[in-house]
Amino acid sequence: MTDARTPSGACALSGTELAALDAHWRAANYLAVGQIYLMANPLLEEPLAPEHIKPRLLGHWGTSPGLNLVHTHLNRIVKARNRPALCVWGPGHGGPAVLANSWLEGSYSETYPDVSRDRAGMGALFKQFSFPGGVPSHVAPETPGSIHEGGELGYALTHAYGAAFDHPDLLVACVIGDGEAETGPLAASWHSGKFLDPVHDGAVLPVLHLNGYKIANPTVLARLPEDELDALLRGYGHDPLYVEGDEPAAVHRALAAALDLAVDRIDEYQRAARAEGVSTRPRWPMIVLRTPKGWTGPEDVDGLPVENTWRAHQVPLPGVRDNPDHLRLLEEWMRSYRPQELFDSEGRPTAKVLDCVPEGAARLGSTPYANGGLLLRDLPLPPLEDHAVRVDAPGTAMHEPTRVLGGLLRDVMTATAGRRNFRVVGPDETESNRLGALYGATGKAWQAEILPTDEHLARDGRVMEVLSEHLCQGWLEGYLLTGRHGLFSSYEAFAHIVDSMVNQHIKWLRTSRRLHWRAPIASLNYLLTSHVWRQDHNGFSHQDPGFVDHILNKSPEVVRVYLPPDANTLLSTADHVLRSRDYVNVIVAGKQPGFDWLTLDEARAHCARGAGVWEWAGTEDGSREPDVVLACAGDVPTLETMAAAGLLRRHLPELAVRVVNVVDMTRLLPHEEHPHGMPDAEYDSLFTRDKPVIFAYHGYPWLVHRLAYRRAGHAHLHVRGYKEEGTTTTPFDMVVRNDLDRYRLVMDVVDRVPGLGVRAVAVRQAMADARTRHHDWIREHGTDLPEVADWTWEG
Ligand SMILES: Cc1ncc(C[n+]2csc(CCOP(=O)(O)OP(=O)(O)O)c2C)c(N)n1
Ligand SMILES: [Mg+2]
Repeated sequence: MTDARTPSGACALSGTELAALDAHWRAANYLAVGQIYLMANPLLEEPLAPEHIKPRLLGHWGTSPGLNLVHTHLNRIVKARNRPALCVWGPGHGGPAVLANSWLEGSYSETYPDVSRDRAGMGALFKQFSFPGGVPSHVAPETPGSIHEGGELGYALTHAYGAAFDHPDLLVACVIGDGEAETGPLAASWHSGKFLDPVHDGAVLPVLHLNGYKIANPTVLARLPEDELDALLRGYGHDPLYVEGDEPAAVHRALAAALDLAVDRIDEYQRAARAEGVSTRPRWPMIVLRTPKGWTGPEDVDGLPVENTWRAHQVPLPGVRDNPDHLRLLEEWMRSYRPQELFDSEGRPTAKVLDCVPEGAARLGSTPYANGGLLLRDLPLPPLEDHAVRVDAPGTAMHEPTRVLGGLLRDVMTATAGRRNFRVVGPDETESNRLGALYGATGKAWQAEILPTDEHLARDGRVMEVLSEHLCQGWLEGYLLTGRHGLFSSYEAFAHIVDSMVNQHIKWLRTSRRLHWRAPIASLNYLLTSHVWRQDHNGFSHQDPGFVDHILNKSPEVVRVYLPPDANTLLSTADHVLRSRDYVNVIVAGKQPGFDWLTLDEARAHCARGAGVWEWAGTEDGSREPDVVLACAGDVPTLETMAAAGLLRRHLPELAVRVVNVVDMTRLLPHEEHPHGMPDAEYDSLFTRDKPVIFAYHGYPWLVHRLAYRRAGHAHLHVRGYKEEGTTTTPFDMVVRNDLDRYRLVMDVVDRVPGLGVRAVAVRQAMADARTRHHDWIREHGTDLPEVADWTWEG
């Protein structure tokens, strides 16, 4: 049955069109089943025998007929409307379906000529699926036309919106599984429509696929009463079109009608906004497709119902190789699609099957939008001299590093006003992260109501703020994967919310880099600036520097972590990451006023090295090896290290102290483990092989040990960092509580330089006393000791 709410007659498919669509759908279904089961005899030219069957049956049948149906009908609409389209396949575990369609339309064979569009190629297509040395069972980077890995569910719709932003001509269809719709990120994603500008952005057409089931359970949305589901989707701002049924011809008609209507409405909303300046937020159409899970597959297996139940999720006939009954059922099932009508004697799809398929780059598997590197243009970055802060002497003047960066980002926004290929995303803190200069060039995207008291909201804004780290991440991923640039600024602690999402993106990049046909895309850049040491308003809940640890577990060829200690090093780092490709870059940098240590030229050289000696800060004279190395990474640890170096200079002037600053954490890794890793000889000359190294690090200290454990001097490496001592307190108390403060660092030096403990007992005592003084002072005055708060580098 078709639902009464789908206007009948909106699309009158002719009998020929209907037959062609159905042929395409049957062909795709046949190919999906073939991929799951067969390693030989692809066209069933002989009766199926056990040796034709793969020894391990893997893959997901249940979702595949629905994906095939949607793909078939998207072909039709793309061809009829001559409009660029991309599809995000949320239930991408239905890899066989998307592969089948790509093979049918020819995209697959053009990308992988060995899998030709004929009998031999069909055999290869079948055998390679989920087979050692073959292709994954899910939609993956290897899949032509894809920007979305069919693995971890939840991100389909946010990716779809990311792809649509600033692509005004693009239609992004997005199939959402009813199981996926239960995830938090997907639930938040419905709100993306409030950020989609009908003038400058493309359209997203969600297709909610209510096949009723997940792996082992019914789905929430499929079991809601109709009016409740309708109210929910309308509440999200959509105008749902319903297509329901299990009789193919009726469903084809209804789906074609619904798609025609949806695209008509999208066209009209865009026309009104673009030609007439209509600024009311459109109630964008969406499609609710209710068809059986595992539709057209075996109805019953071993006496149990399968089609239209959760049992259809993966492989409905598990025993085909050994169970003649299952083998017979499989053959009947495959022959039910009438393959002899769909493929010619050479195994090529017939003209009727291909009738709905568009040409060339219009094909969903060939669209350049899904190979975004092809569309990528370099960012017009301003000269850093325009933004650098003047540094007459290190450690005297102060700047808020991110505010300085904000000026650079504003220039990038201004320079991309025409081409619109740069966005900044964040969960509600662009201004508080001191990046407010951006609003001199663009506003914050917003399509909902705007009140006179609001600031910087704009329908065409390219700063995007939404209180969902999942949406920020997903939008940006979709944006980057379709050929643009961006930056995600976030609280450091809450970046963990997207740990799992960034895992997936890193996997995507790792795999893509090995595919000759995928062009490099812009890197995903994080700016973590409300960091662990300066949560003055917040406290313990906001103190967690572990995102960096998470990132550094991942593929070394993809991940980069930078801790620029001041404004000019932040500028140089940002310039570098915004030019880079195919990486995930994490920059941790302060937004609070901090000392400027390096001139722009020095900053450039230091960042290029990634780690280096600050000669002016130490007391080496070059005549002998240093007695101790003070190393630091991160703005606050750098400050404490510099203060410790100053104390040592004053109290122990005969001590030869070397100060090393690390910007690029991966330099600490062995050269063989990471492309940025230092060769041992370089590491040894920087940190020495046998002198104590007191390393003040921004995050959890064990990370530095992990990175450096193979170095000759590791036994002498003593790392201070965050050890989960957090609360709402003064900035200096945070470092004292975690033993990262200047006084503790001096005590560490006294304790670790051989022979110094006895000679410098008075210095050690003075440092301990200073910590006690600090303890008492802050409890009385609520601020840090004047000697700390007013400290400057004396040189
Ligand atoms: C975040 C996440 N949790 C769990 C899974 C395991 N999983 C794979 S498929 C699936 C069911 C998906 O159901 P639905 O979205 O309705 O897709 P369909 O019915 O079309 O297969 C689940 C739970 C997953 N892939 N991702
Ligand atoms: Mg489902």
